[in-house]
Amino acid sequence: MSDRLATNNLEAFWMPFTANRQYKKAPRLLVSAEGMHYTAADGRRILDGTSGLWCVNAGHCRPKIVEAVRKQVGELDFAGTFQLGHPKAFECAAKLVSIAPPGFDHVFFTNSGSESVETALKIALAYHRVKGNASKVRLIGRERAYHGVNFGGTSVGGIPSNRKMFGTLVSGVDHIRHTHDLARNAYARGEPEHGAELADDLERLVALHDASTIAAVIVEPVACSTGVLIPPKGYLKRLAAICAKHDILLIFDEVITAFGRLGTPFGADYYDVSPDIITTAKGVTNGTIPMGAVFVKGKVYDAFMGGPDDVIELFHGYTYSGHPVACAAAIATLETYEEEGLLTRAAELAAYWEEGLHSLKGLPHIIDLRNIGLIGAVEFDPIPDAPGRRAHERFVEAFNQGLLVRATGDIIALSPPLIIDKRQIDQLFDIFSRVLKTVN
Ligand code: PXG
Repeated sequence: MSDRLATNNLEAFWMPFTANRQYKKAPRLLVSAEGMHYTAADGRRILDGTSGLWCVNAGHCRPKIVEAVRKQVGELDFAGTFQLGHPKAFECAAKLVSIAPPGFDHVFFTNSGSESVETALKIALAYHRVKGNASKVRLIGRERAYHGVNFGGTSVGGIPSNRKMFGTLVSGVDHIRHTHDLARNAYARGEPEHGAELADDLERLVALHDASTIAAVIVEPVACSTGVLIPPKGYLKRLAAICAKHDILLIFDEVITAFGRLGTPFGADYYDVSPDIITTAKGVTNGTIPMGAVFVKGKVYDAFMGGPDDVIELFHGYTYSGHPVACAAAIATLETYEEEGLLTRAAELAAYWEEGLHSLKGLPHIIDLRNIGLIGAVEFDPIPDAPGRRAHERFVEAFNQGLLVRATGDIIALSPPLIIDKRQIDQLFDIFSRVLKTVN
């Protein structure tokens, strides 16, 4: 398709999470990708500072994954998994549990992070019911959280603009406070020092609602979409202890933190906290084919397995749960991660990455820099009455200068593919500091 044709036909696509009219006046089009780079429609190479949307952890168009998808789609394009199966789904699940944190020995397949979250919330509710605790029905999220866009995830989510247009959402949901505290933690390197006590906010909700009514708490180990809020030292352990005390299931939403982003296979490994359920998506197939995977502990799975064997244990699932092509992509992705040591590579690069990020300190309008694993965030002081504009302008200018970053509110998030090398880290921060000096 010629550039002219492409740019003249933008109207039909109602783009997600996009200012459609603004975008369509000045579109940014990506036409191909390889390794660390995209190629834009005008032929420029763009360094991918965001792993697509936090998903392309092994870099773009990796031959092994591409080949596995090609082969699978020609061999078994589709087979359902309701009262039926195909070998790749079982192989994929077994491979996934082999890299999961201890105790996570079962996987439920979905097609996205949003579906993984819905699945986890429904499993949590059903779990308490099958255990005979049918009064445990409340779901607790956290302010500023992002858990996708379906009704359950929107309800436990805590980003006001994602919620306010959509009515009263799911009932029986409450939220603990977020952990962002620039007054005490600005320019923290790695985990911030202050704020473990914010986990005790869960005790406030237990006192209000009573533990006998609470099914689960869901948190992102690092809240990335909202602008990279890194948990204070000790916070997640304290939250897990409160959950255990009150028989509340702890769900880690690891749609971003799973598959090596922090330098360990999962965020649960990094923080040495053992939740009950882990939601994933994105990196499970390196972004190649849509897929999500919900990991559950034996204790959760086994609770469903007590009735007669000919009764369906969980009335839940998607047409494409365990889709053969997605499974083939996931297996090839996991092999690529293993062969190249990518699930722990961020740990080797984290110190270098941290130095690069914090070298931006002092550039115009920056009020915070924070990092963990191969994640970085730059927070700007907002333009009065124009929230988000400061970061958006820098995102556009970065794209023009050959770097893809992600803007959310007045924060720019950085999360390159885990194959990035030191020279490319230098290049990324060189371009970005130039951008920050160019835009006023
Ligand atoms: N949970 C978490 C923690 C996420 O980060 C979802 C659920 C939903 O996943 P799906 O696959 O349904 O989109 C996400 C998605 C950003 C950005 O700019 C982040 C996400 C999606 C798009 C953009 O930070 N996270």
